[in-house]
Amino acid sequence: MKTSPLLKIAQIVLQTAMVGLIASLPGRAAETKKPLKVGFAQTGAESDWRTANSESMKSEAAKRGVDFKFSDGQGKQENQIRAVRSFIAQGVDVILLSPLVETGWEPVLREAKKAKIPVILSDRSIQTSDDSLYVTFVGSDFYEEGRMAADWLGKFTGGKGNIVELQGTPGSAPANERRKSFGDALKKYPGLTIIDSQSGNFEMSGGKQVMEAFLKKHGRNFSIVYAHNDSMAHGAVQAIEEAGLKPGKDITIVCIDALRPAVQAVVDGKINCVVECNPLFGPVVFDTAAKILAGEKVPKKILNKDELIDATNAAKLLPTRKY
Ligand code: GYE
Repeated sequence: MKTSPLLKIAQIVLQTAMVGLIASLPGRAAETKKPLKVGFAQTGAESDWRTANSESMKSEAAKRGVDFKFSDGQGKQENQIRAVRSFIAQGVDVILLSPLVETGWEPVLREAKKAKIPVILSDRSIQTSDDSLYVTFVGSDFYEEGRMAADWLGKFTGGKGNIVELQGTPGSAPANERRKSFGDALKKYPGLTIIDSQSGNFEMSGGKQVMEAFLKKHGRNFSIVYAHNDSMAHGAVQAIEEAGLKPGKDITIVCIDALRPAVQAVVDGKINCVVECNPLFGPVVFDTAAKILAGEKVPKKILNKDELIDATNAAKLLPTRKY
């Protein structure tokens, strides 16, 4: 018996609907879909901030069932480059890179581009004339953080005093930008002068060592410390106390990051001001990765909002502090 054309059409419509229904059944898609493969080339574990940031990325990846390849660069750019190359070889879907320094990334990023793997710069930016080498940057506005620190000092000190600066990792985006913006903003306060500036590599031990050297070299000829991160400020606090001085009183301390221990130090009066740099942006990074893979357009820069904490708001903020 011949099927009528109308019946045939009805059959096709029904079959298509059945296929659609089965594909949309809960669990079915998850069964057949491979987990997302993401590689993350982290700088290392130099500071409290870094530990909190790695934790945020790892826990978000686990929450989403991502096949997550985490590489600790141990503070060496060559390790990070090697990690990115291995992510390319493993055919990951997305590469997350937290570049230790700003330069020297073009060759390996060109390899990622050739392999059609999108790259998200997480936390630190790079200098390149070819913006197509990465899709977007997710992190904080380091330039703004340095400006906030300088303006706070301008007000707090009445625009007067000698400053020593503890710089972050040489050549890194946060060290470069926090130094530049702080210097730029200080032009408004001619009575505030940076008398010395050295790198403590964003590490607590580095901050302590440099501070000891500053105290030896300059004696009481300065009254302000500007540290590019919390960890170095904690090291400076130790050095100042060991020298028999009172951090936060004899010497004003301002730093950037604002993790719990630093906010606590503000409450205790040992650090005077911390500018926030939120490390917990794993959810934003993975949301962004998902959008990119879905073909959505994302902004070239996705910035976290950072605030300033000093004696006026530290105690109120501390109990709710997530990092
Ligand atoms: O401020 C510092 C860390 O890149 C924003 O790196 C980050 C910085 C952060 O080691 O503590």
